[in-house]
Amino acid sequence: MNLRRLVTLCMTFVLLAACSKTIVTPAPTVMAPPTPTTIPPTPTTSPNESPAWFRDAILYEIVPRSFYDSNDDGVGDLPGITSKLDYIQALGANTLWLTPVFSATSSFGLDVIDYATLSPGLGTQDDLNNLIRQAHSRKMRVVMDLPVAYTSNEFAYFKDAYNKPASAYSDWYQWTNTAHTAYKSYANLRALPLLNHKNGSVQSYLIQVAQTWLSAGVDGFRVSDAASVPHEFLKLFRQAVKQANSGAVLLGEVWNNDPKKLAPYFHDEFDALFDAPLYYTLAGSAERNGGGLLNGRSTPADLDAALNATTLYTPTAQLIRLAGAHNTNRIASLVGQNAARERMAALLVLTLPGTPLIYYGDEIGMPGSLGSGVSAEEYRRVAMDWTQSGKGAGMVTWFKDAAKVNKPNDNISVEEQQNVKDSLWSFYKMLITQRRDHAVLRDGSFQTVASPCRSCYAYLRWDANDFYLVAINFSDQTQSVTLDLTKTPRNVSGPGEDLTRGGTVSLPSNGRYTLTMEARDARLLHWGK
Ligand SMILES: [Ca+2]
Ligand SMILES: [Ca+2]
Repeated sequence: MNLRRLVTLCMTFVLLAACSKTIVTPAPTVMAPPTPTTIPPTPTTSPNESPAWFRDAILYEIVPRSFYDSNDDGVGDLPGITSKLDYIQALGANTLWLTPVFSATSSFGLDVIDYATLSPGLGTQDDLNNLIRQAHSRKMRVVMDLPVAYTSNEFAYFKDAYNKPASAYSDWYQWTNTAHTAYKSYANLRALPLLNHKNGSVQSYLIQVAQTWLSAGVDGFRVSDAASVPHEFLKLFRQAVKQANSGAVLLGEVWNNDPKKLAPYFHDEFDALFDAPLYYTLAGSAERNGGGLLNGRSTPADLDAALNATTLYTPTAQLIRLAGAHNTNRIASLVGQNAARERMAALLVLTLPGTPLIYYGDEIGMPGSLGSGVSAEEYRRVAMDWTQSGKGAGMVTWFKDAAKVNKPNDNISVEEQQNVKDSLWSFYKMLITQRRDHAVLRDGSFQTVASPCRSCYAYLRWDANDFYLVAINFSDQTQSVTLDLTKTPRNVSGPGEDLTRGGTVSLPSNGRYTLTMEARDARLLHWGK
């Protein structure tokens, strides 16, 4: 071997040795170039305050695999969502929340394998860019799920670090034995190892993921299971996200019934939190789902307590009001498909102060509750029911028990309800239109109204232009309700619109208004200037 060859070989060896110490990542794939948005970012007025656009947001949560199938392979996809933006716009929602779209192990996708690629079947990066572009051109926003608490145990860095303390990624996870084969995980699920957020590399990686998707035009993120992420990291994460785009929102999922547990997350962490205490009041506890106010099984005083919890939060705290989502039984199932009780839920969610959340399909009363076995959760995420026949264009078929849920000719489909007078869809549409056209329902004052009826709840929304009275009878009996309006800050009398029944109602000048409410009645009355 001549000297030159020996030197070359040695150098190769040295280089290899050096390389093995640098990051030879089983690297996440390269992102497509970012697509500029058509909406300029909205500056925040204070570091804690949510962007102005979010105060007008009506969230529409979509499970992409279950919404609309554009290429007839049985799986809902991103082009499918783009093709149904007209539908969402017709309903009136203006902010899409997409549940996880990244490559993942499970069908729902919180267990991310690669934060840079989309789950096969959902579409390409171009498809996502197009969805964002099309949404923005309609002045709609797109919020994505971004799980930062954990990765999949199939995530490349986890696989590299498992059973290998010398791995460059050892410090990315929270090992509980020296061999690095036991670790802390979310809800003790081996598939969801918790990240070590104290590690600077983990911090900068997650921030980089967020920045990359923001530069692709996404308007913000929902962070699932935020209670499993240290506050220090959430504050850092917020700073980085707001620096990249001050108009981006961060929505936090802290699924806890206790407002005191939620309060800290409003401090420089999230723009808004899902109002779990309100959800539990309406729906009942997770163990006894159905035992809540929507079924007349708790009292309006509980609703007062849930709403008054806001006093524990920062003054700028935004709450996302919901009566159901991807991880709960659907509203229709919760109330035994009682149409009047479904309307109560819609009325509350869309007229209480805060940001309303509509889970896809709830606007047509789709049922869905926890099943059994490995696909238990998927019964809550079945195919959007587009057609009267339950078949045809766009219908998603990947869920094998779909036929049990998407029944034909049951009056639960977009085709049977959209633009049909008196349908649940039209009720949602009416509420959303009121909210869109009258700022008072977005950020007007709120005040409950005293009434002797123990199963009723009534409140006012008012500003200089409008005055709304919401009254709900949660019981199965007719109630005659006398509402004391003498203490309202605005003197309202005379005829107003009865938006739920049609026609007009008239308020007496003495401020005591008697309303006859049928069983399960949910009323919205409006007085203009
Ligand atoms: Ca498809
Ligand atoms: Ca149907």
